[in-house]
Amino acid sequence: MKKISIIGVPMDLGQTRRGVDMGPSAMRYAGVFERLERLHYDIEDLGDISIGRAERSDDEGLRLNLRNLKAVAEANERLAKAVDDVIKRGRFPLVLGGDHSIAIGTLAGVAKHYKNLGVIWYDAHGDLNTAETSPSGNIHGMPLAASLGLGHPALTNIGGYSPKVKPENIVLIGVRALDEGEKRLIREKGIKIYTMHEVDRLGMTTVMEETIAYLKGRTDGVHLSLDLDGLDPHDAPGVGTPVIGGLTYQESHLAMEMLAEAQLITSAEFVEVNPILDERNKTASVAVGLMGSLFGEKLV
Ligand code: B3U
Ligand code: MN
Ligand code: MN
Repeated sequence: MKKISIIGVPMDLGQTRRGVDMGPSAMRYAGVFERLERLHYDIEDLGDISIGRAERSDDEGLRLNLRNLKAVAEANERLAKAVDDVIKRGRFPLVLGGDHSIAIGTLAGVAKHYKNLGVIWYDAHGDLNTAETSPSGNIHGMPLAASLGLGHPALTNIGGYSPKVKPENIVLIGVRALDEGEKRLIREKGIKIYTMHEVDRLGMTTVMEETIAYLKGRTDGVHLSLDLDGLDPHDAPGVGTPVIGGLTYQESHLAMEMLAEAQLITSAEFVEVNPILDERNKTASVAVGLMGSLFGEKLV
């Protein structure tokens, strides 16, 4: 039986909209624990990782185009350690965000346990910026680059090693907003990507069949990093940077169900739920529903 450990990460320093730090609470309130318990998992909630303060004196971070660098890096070190401990205890880490900068710490805790970790990045964005290419200086737009070993050492060396993941072991799904530097990186590294164009053209069934076949052959574990803004804002309005034309609720459930069937995923995180921007906790409820599907919930 799968043993699941929930880790909350109330991080909002990787971007500038307040409220995403309440994401873990919102998903707990939406019943994540009960939902997975009903599926007969051995489940524990480890509570939240502590997040430091945004220091006005973090001029260094701002000067580097890396907002709140110090506090983001420190929290990610703590998260990496917590995730590492969970895996060492033979359990499945389920990380609840918080903005997407926390993927740096999650992956730092996960990747050391695998020779060839695969990553599914379910997101409207590529999160492949570095300080040099970022239009915003927001670290939540950088975690995938950092995990590839690109960017400031304070981010790439979380957990004391780098890189965490190889470009050929990554699959991006749902992307529809990329900065120029990110496009260049995707081309240069040959990163596998299903933008909304491919999803519309092929359908989610084919996208997931191809993704699963691709990763099954080349990886020994797969991390799912699911940004709720990958979904269309109609279905997930409570996110900081909504982008129209996204993945539907139905497509997203299908994707999770196919991952459950394939028994591919070995760790997961659900990020960018912002209850302040949400409509009656809809986005947190959608996130928890997707977790249900990912962990094998059936309609009948
Ligand atoms: N690519 C832009 C916008 C962005 C990235 N991730 C989110 N928004 N959620 C950036 O700031 O790097
Ligand atoms: Mn993201
Ligand atoms: Mn995003």
